[in-house]
This record gives sequence, structure tokens and C-alpha cells, in this order.
Amino acid sequence: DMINDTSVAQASASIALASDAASEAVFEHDVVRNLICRQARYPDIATPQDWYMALAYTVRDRMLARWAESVKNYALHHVKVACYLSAEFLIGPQLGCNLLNLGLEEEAREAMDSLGQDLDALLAIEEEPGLGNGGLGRLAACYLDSLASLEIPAIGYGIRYEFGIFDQDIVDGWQVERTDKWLKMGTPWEIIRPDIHYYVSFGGYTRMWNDEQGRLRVEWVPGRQVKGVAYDVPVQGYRVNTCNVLRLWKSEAVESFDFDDFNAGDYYEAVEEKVVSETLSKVLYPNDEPESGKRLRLAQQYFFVSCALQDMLRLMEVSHTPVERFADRFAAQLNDTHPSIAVAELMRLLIDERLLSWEDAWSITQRTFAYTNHTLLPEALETWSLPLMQSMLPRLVEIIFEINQRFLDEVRRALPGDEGSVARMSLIDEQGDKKVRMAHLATVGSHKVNGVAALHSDLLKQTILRDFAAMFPSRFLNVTNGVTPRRFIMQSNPGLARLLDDTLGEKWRTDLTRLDALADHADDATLQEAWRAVRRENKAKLAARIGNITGIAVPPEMMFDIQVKRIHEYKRQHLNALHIISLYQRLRRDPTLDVAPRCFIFGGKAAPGYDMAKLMIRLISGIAEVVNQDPATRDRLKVVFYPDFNVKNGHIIYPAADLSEQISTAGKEASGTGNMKFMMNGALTIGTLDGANVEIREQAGADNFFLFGMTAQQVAALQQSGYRPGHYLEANEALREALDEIAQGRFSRGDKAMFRPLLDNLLNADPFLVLADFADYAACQQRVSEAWRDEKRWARMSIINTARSGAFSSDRAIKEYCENIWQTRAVKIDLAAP
Ligand code: Z16
Repeated sequence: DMINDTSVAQASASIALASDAASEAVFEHDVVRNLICRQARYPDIATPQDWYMALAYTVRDRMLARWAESVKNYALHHVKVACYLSAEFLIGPQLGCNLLNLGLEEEAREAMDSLGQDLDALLAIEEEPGLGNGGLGRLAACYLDSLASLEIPAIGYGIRYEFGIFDQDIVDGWQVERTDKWLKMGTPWEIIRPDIHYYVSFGGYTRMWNDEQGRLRVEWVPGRQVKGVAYDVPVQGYRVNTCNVLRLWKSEAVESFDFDDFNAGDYYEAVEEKVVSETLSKVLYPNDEPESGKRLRLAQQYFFVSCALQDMLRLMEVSHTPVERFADRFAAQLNDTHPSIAVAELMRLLIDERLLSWEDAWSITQRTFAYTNHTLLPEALETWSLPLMQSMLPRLVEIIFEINQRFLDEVRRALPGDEGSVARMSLIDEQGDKKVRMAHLATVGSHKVNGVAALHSDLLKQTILRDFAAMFPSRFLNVTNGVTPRRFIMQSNPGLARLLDDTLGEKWRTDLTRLDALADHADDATLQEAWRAVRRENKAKLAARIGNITGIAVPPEMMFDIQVKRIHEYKRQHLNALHIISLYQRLRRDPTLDVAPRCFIFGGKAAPGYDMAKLMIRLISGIAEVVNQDPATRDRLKVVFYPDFNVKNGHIIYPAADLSEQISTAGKEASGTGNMKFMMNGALTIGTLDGANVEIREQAGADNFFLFGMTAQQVAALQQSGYRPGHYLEANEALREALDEIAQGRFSRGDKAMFRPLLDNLLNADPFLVLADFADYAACQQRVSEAWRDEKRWARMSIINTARSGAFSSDRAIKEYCENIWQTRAVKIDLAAP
């Protein structure tokens, strides 16, 4: 059982608290010790990378002591643990936020200083683990940060991709992908646990047999097995002792499986088996919507989910808890449908391996799982071809059929004779090639289903899950997304954080709603001056970085108008681009035109197979190329495509924005989270009534938000009645001119064919109503320009935006998940005094 020896507890506490006790000298000593004992380097010849590693290990040691205490407490007190199952965790660089959360930043800075090293230079070396595509993966990382900071026992379960999201280069204006080799220098942030591993089966067949007790049993005889090994990343809470874990699974070959090949001397076949097994966790799929029919993707999903559930069952065993109590000890959140095969896998583990009855297993399963939906776009709803799933996961398909049969019986009892509802709600889409509908599996197997913003949750109930919402109204709820203020204010905008401390005291740091008090000072001239100074410095930093990377000189006095997010038609970067062209044309025509000097900054990756998105990047680059060098406009208009937008680059971009572009077609962006990061940092938003923009506007007040565009209802109505983009073109000369200049090859070095697919799409189909919203967007941008001229008014609006951003802390979101879905509570971790 638990070793509770006081000397062990004291040793642990003294490791954790070493810095508190003897401060900087001990810290410095530990860095040097790690440099020698971990990097095998002595200071005179150590490279910056060596110093980075030595520092990272020094910080890690302090977290691991807290981690051990946290785990011990969770086991000792049999607490309920929140498990966040996600195919993506976009955690970003670790050193800076761990220093911040441990409160060690100043100490580290001084220690490194005395060792002749600049902390900021070392922070800049870190390769971020890009284990996610965008919003969904970053959300999972923010939630882990909040869970630890709120002292909630939690585990994140995911995949340790060897290659994360690709690095983006821009070559001749086009996106070029490079493999993300984030592990090439090793990473200090993972603990390999060779002893924590599980086997995952694929292929083969099932058979029935009678066991010694005469019970009918099902055996899955797999075609092959893969081993999953745990790689743990510690997740430190902010200024608390709680340190949770992100447990990522790496796939490995199962030795026993190639034994026969080895004996037969077929070395190559044995090695091939190993290679195939290891490809499972090799690379992240770089799409924000599913690619149909990708066997490897389904294998990845099942792989990590099975490892996670087996791990949870093992944790029950080591704490001597009967499996019947599973749902009292774990809440498991399904981050989109990517892990939704978990519903069937937990049933399999409980029935086939733990011998529970169907009814008991189903009760546990439904009480354990809850499902978060992140999109309504039909092309983004995950389905798997039934034959594919049958060949890879034969036992799981049997279980899915049984779940479906019992569920549809229930539907038929509730809605006698309504076979339309039965067909719509079935877990299997029977039209054409049969498919398993993963959102239906997740919904049926969960006790709660949530959308990620108020509007999105409403639309979810009115559209794709309508039948389910009618049948199980109490299952549905909203949890608006949030982002962590640790990373997105304190770490990335230290100037603002200091100003907030000076103005409000430090309470906002653990309760972001305290920012509200700032609104009382929004007109205070001294605060406004200090506010502007912070912003000026942030903008100068970004401008310098842009100069270094792109060679474009950006005057920091310009308004920084920024759109950073994945490139997608529904996010409408091309609407922004069309407005820039139109502005450019007006400026050329009338050089005295009185508009605010602006720098339009874009960033974001396009899925490698998404040609239209790649063309949108090329268009932005083409506009930049023309506009930036035109003597007629270059003092008043700049356009930048910032390459390789990722978490790390976000740190420098969000704090430098004056205007945040949130211009998706209403009803299409589930929530957005970049919108929240911009708002916290004092940017004003120009946006549609979409996703969390609606709530951002409610919080900021309509006067402090630039609203334009059709509502979700109007969008649906227009598309119902037959949308004709040509109608809007005829009515708007500026729009015609902008599109015409693209067609003439002005932004493609004379090539009139380059942007043809984009133009044809807008002129003939325009599925995201770019043309319909153009006029209102341009008019709204005019209002933005006018507001910018009044410095005091702008500063006031900026301050109010930060002041009202407290609701968008991920702490608020996590409290709602705990209260309304997980039923988990905080557990304080105390360290014994040394
Ligand atoms: C993703 O990042 C999102 C949805 C999705 O289906 C797949 C991926 Cl990879 C995003 C939403 O588009 C965004 O609106 C939302 O804020 C984010 O998920 C987190 O909920």
C-alpha cells in the first residue's frame, strides 16, 4: 500500500520547495548540476541548447515532486478524476509557463544571468510540441492548465505524435509544408513509463464459446496487436501544488508477435511488422475536418482510446476499487467524436474482459462519458465506412450494432410508427455505402452533450442533433469555451499584467472576473497613457519580428488589424482580402483620402490537401507584394502574411493587435477562441454574430464591438431561398472592381489563370456568402477607421474589452464542466514542511 514514511514526505517536499528555502543560489546550483549530470557538459563549452535543457530539468524536478504528491493524494482519498480524451493537445512551449506557474521566473532569470545566460534567449530556443491542428487542440491544453490551477484531479489522454502539425514556409507566396521534427533535440518535458503499457488489437475475427461457468463469452481473435507505451507530460497548476498529468501514448511493436518470423529467419518481415506498428503514433493528420476512409486515422483513434480506458481500469485496480464503481471514480470527456469509439471500447472491456452484464456495463458507460461537439459543418461530421470498421475492429462493430438495436427499440417505443426518426437517429447511415455515425454513437453513449458557445449549442439542438435533443432534452447543455489567462496574458503580455497589478492589485490573476473593476478607470487619462505605452511596446516588438522574418517594414503607429487562425473558406480570409483590395483602389484614386493607416496581418495554416485555402494564402501574399511597394499607398497600407502561425508566434501576435478579425459566416464558427485571446489583450473586435462573438459583444457592450453581417437565421433563409452571388455583384461597384483586378492578374504577376478557381467559386456558388456580406463589412471597416482617429475613445474601448473578458477564462469553463457534467471537486495538495 501507500508508503507514508515521514522522511519520504519530507524529502519530496524539500525537492519541491528547494527554491523557496534557499532561493537563487540553490536554483543556480541545480542548473549547473543538471548541465553536468544530464547534458554531460561543463559550462565553458555548453551551447544555448545545453543551458536550455539544464534549466528545463531544474524546473521539471520541482514539478515532479509536486506531481508525486498529487498522485499520492488522489489515490489515498479515492477522489473522482476528470479524464479529458482528445486526439489533440496543442500545449505550446512549456518552459515559460512552468516557470510562471511555479512562481520561479525572476529566480530563474537571475540564476541564468549569473551563469551568463539570457533567459529570453533560452525560452526562444524551445520547439513547441505541435500536437494539434488549431482551436480544438489548443482548447484541450487550456483546459488542462485550468484543471491543475483549480486543483481538480485530472488526466489528459492523447497521442504522442512523433511529427506534429507541419511547419509552414511561404515560398513565392505559396504555402510549403515541412515536417515538424519537434523531437530532434529531445524533449525534457516527458517522462517515459515503459512499465505502463497496454496491448491494442486490430483485425481478425470474433468467436463465441462457453466458459467453465457455462457463460456465453465472445472472444476477439485479433489479426495483430500493437503496444501502447505511456509518455507523461507534467501539467503544473498556477501557484498551487497540484501537478496533473497529460498521458500520451506511443505505439510500439509487440515483440511476441514477430517471434515466429524470427525463428523462421525472416528478419525483414519481423522488422516490417515493427515499422507498421510504430506508424500508428507517427504523424498528426493535419486537417481540421476528417479525411474520409483513412484507415490509419481510425487506428490512431482506437489505439489511444483503448490505452486510456485500460489505464483507467488499472488505476481502479491499484486503488482496490471494484469495477462497478468506475463512473464514481472517473468522468471521461470526449473532445469531439475523435475518441468516440471509447463508448464501444468501454463496453467491450467491461463485458468481454470484466464479465459485467450488458445493462450494468451500459449504465457505467453512459454515466462515465460526456461529449463535446465542435462543429456543425456537415463535411466535418465524422463517419466511418462500416466495412472498413468491420475489418479493423470486428468486435467493436458487434457492440455498436447491439447498442444501436437497443437504442432504436427505445426510439420506436417513444415514437411508434415513426420510421423516419428511426432512420435519422440510427448509429448507422444506411443510405448508399453504410457508415457509422460517430456523433450519434457519442450522443447515445453519453449523459451530457455540449456545444462550445451559446449560439452553437442552440443550433446543435435545432440541426444535427435535433431528434436527440427532442428525445433527451436534459442531456444537452452549453459550455462556452475559454482560454487560459496564464499563457495568454501573464506569459505573453507581461507589460499588461504589470499594469493590471498596479491598477487593480493581483487578485485578477486567480479570478479573471476581477478585471471588471478596470472599466471604472476606462476614461482615466493616466491609465490610458500607461495602456497605450504597453500596447506601443508590444506592437514595436511584433513589427521588429515581422521585419526580421518577412523583410516588410511596418510602422508601429499604424493600426494593427489581425486575422490569425486556420485558413478556411468559412472563416472568410478572402472577405478581408477583398476589402483590402478595395481600400487600396480607393487610396490610389484619391491620395488625400482620410483613412487610418493600417497594417493588415494574416497568419494560419491551410490543410495540405485544401487547394482553395492554399490559393487564399497566395492571394494574400500577392496583395502584400503589390501594396507594400506601391509608393502611392505604402505609408498608409501594409499587408503581411506571417508564416508558420502556431502557439509560440501567437504569444507575440495577440498582445500587439488593435483590431481582431472574427468574420466567419454566421452559424459556421462553433465558438472561436482566438477571439477571446485578442479581447483579453485589449483588441477590439470586428465580427459577425457567430460563435462566441455573440457573447463577447454582450460582455463588451454593443458600443465596444464592431458588428456587421447577416445573422445565422438570415444566412439560412437566404440559402433556402436560393442565393445568387451575382445579385450582390451587380449592386456593388467596389466589389466588381476588386474582383476584376484579381482577374486581371494584378496580384499574380500578370497570371490571369491563377485565381480563376477562387473567382469562379465566389461568382457562381459563394457557399459562405462573402459577396452578400461585403458591403456591410466595408461600411463597418469605415466605422473602425473613424473610431481609430479618436485616440481617447479607442483607448477607452480597448480597456473595456480587457475589463469584460473575465468570462472567457478557461477557469470559468472548467468550473462549469465540473459542476454541470463531471461532478468533480478540488483536492488541495499540501507539501510537508522540510
Ligand atoms: C477544430 O479546431 C474545431 C472544430 C473541429 O470540428 C475540428 C477542429 Cl480541429 C474548432 C472550431 O472550429 C472552433 O470554432 C472552436 O472554437 C474550437 O474547435 C474549440 O471548440
